Amino acid sequence: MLDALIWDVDGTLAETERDGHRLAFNQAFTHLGLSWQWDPPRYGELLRVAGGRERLLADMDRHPDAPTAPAEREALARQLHRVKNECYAEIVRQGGIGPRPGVWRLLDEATAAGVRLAIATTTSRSNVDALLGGWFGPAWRERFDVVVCGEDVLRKKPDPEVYERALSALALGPSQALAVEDSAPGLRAATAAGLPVLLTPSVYFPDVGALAAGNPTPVRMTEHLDAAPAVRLVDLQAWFAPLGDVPR
Ligand code: XBP
Ligand code: MG
Repeated sequence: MLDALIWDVDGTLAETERDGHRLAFNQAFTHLGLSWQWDPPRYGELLRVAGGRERLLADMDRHPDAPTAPAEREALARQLHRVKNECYAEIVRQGGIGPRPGVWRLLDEATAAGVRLAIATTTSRSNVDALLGGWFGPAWRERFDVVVCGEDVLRKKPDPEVYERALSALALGPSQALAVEDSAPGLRAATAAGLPVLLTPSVYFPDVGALAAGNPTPVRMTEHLDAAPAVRLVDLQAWFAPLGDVPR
């Protein structure tokens, strides 16, 4: 039986990388007097690195004006990341990022049917709070039984830790829940935790479907949740039912 839907945030609930994070990183560079800017192709490459602070560090070799001492690099990455998350929250506050098609319907259908909701993301908690607080108000947290964020894990996606922690907090095994993901690192993380995946590629991961073939756990792919045939909870439950019997 499908007991829970475990949702990724960035790229899955909303196109936050395109409409929020990239813009906010660029605003942070400007705020700190740096001429660095990430255009969409470069940001797409950098999304291979999970975690905004880690992404900033990974890019520093390309910038001659970046500090060379590791401690100074780390300090700059932390400062940029803090400012970036403030800029992201402001973009969200201005109503800049709505849900991807069909997301609200599936959340509502799950709640109405008693299927528990959880979040497993490697973004910062403040970003989840800004996005979902903007959509649902301050009580958004009551809609989700479990929320695991970047600060809660030692290893970010594609490591399975975030999904393993979500399952453990839900007191469920991987045969009782479904992950909803958009990206290659996310698919790998959910799969490594033994979870079947509902995959909705986001703008930065248009080819992630190629990884679905040969995936060790079942993957159901859809362009987005409203694409014909729209993904409804009853269909997901019917798809999931025989999978639950397979030990993983
Ligand atoms: C999300 C991330 C995050 C966001 C930015 O990946 O990797 O780093 O890009 O957020 P996923 P932070 O959707 O697979 O969880 O700057 O807070 O890290
Ligand atoms: Mg994602």
